Amino acid sequence: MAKIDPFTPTAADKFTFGLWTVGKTGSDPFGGDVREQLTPAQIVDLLGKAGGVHGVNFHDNDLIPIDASDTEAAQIKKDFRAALRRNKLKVPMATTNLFSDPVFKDGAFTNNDAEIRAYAIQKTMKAMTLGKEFGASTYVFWGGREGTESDATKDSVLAVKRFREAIDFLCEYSISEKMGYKFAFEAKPNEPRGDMYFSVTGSYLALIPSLKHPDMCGVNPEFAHETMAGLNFTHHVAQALEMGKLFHIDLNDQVPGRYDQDFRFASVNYKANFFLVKLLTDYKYKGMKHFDSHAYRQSDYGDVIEFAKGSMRNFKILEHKVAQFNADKKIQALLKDIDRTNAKLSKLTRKFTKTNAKALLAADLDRVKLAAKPMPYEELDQLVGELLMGVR
Ligand code: DIG
Ligand code: MN
Ligand code: MN
Repeated sequence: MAKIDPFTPTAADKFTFGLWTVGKTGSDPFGGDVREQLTPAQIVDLLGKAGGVHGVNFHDNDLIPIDASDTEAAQIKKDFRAALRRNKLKVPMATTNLFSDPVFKDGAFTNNDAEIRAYAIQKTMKAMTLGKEFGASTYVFWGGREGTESDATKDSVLAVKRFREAIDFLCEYSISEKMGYKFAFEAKPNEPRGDMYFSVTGSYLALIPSLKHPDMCGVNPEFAHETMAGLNFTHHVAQALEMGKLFHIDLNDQVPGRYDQDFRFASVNYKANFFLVKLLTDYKYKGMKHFDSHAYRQSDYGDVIEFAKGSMRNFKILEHKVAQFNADKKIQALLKDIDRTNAKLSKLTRKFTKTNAKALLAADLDRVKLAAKPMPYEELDQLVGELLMGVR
């Protein structure tokens, strides 16, 4: 009996890829295509070959070129639908390309030109309908061009107001058309703009309560985006989770402080990716796990399939490491030791009352004694390292 590989993905893992990820032709700012342009149907077949993929996502123009005729669009959709069927793939998420066409060279929803802002909203409405045609339930907004190179060119307060106005309108549109979308906002600090508005996930978490329909709005954090700014991505995801706003997540990898590399998941920062998978596992994240990443420029499509397989496999390997961590007696003993509870004091600080305040002020808390408590963090982190390096 062949040994079952425990890291083989299945549709139940909810791994998804964008058409633009495995379909990327390997171009970069310093070189053109190195792989032929596949059709959406061919990209879906390629994902079928990788095996275990749950779904595929698209920007409107990944599927339907911006200048396609109605006849061409109909044929593309027909072929795409057939490919989805034969590969048993779903379309959980859709989004709008508001960053490639020259019209968006200075932004979309935050553009200085009211006509371009209106066109961006109109284009998004049509893209939302297209996504609905294929069953998408999450709608992502990545403000690729919302930002500046010179702050002389835009009023940054007005930018926030204009973004909010567009989202409030589009929430109403989704409601009025009974689309049932959940909106997920994706932050990025820079690239392609010198500085992008809403630069980190927390920026959107701060905006959401000010929207007309905060209930249908959440975030779509991307590992590379906080990481490229030298921040701890897992902390941003934790805050989104804690607020019930982690509606979607973009997984990839990235060398901190570099341009957005969109590397294969867990191909660089094993430890950072481990703690992300631990957070998602421990807090039972049930959403899609979307790999917004692409293969190296040197890869052919055979290697692109390996990229897709490796992305999913790495996630499942890290899930296995999380299970090992949670079952490791020594690690768990140390975690128990450093988690210092005091029921009496916690009762006081959990809810303010005059009595509690009086009791807290009177409490005998000796800072010297408190500071002397041991914190075996080197021992704990070494154990995690040894677990990840496969010697524990
Ligand atoms: C970049 O990380 C952005 C675009 O790829 C897309 O709009 C969004 C959805 O994953 N991420
Ligand atoms: Mn990215
Ligand atoms: Mn992304």
